[in-house]
Amino acid sequence: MNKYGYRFSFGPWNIHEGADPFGPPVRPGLSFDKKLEAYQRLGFDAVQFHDDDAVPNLDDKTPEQIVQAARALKQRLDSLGLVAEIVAPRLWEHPLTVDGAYTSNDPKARAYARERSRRTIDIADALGCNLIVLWLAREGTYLREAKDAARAVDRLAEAMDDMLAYNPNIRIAVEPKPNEPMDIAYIPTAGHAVALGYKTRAPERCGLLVESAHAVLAGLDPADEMAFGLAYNKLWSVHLNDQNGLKYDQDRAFGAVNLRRAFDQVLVLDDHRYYERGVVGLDVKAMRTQQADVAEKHLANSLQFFLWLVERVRSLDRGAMQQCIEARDYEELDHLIIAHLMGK
Ligand code: 3MF
Ligand code: MG
Repeated sequence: MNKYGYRFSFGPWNIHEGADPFGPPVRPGLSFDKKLEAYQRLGFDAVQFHDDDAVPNLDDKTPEQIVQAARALKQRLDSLGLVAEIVAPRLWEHPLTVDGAYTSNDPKARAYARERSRRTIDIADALGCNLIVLWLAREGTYLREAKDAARAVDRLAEAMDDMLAYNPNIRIAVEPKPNEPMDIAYIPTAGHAVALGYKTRAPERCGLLVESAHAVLAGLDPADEMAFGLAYNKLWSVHLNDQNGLKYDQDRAFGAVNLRRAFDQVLVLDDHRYYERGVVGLDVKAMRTQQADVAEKHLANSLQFFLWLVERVRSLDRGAMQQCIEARDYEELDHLIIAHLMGK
């Protein structure tokens, strides 16, 4: 925790080799142990996990072996002063889930996804974490006629019901994304994610994770997506990053592309005391051009940009802002915000 009251997290995948769909890795891989060392050094408090980040090769292990491995990891986290913020089932890499997991047309794939999700919950439990994140990577279609989209929503709710019943302590935060890897994803926005929770047996245990880049890819403003979640008391995590327009998912450092848009996210989070509700997760990647020995700067920079923006938010002249709003002089408000961001 820093002086502004925020806690920060990132996932091991945020220190990566720089491969893209058109080229091989450009940096050597780092072991999970090496990555864990980076958390404290960079000023982070918590780790975001995929289930198999926590317990590698879990499909080859028994449920007991999985829990044992997760318990051992918990001890290492404790000794480093770290906690697990979230655990997410990685349901997009197995040969069975080529055409979806919970919404696959193949009952074997759906059964695998549900079983794997139970193992994810066991891991979270052993790590002392009750927040499960669902990034619904392949729950959608390449071809609209390939699946029944209404049935797919039922199947997602049924899968969540299964998880909620399996462990009465867990909460589920859905991380919406409109496309990539699928052409059309079923739960593309915060509104869809929140609504999905109300279709389950325990809506009070279903919430939302908003990622800045995913909102931009949906043509929406990340601050407003976060605000929607806050209004429903459903914003349980965020993945801050940045994104240059409607392209592939870039995961640029937070605030590096559009500073005003980043400021607006910090404004809504800080004004609604998000620091009392959740951890500030980053989901950022180093540029492919970055050399291995300086490939953590995207994390350090994002954290620093966030805290700089918290300072800008808290030092904003709210009285002057209110006068502009009351006078409906939004040109003046525009000037006030830009001047403040520029330190004028
Ligand atoms: C993809 C993502 C994912 C999720 C992660 C945890 C690889 O666009 O954002 O990161 O955040 O799977 O849910
Ligand atoms: Mg994310």
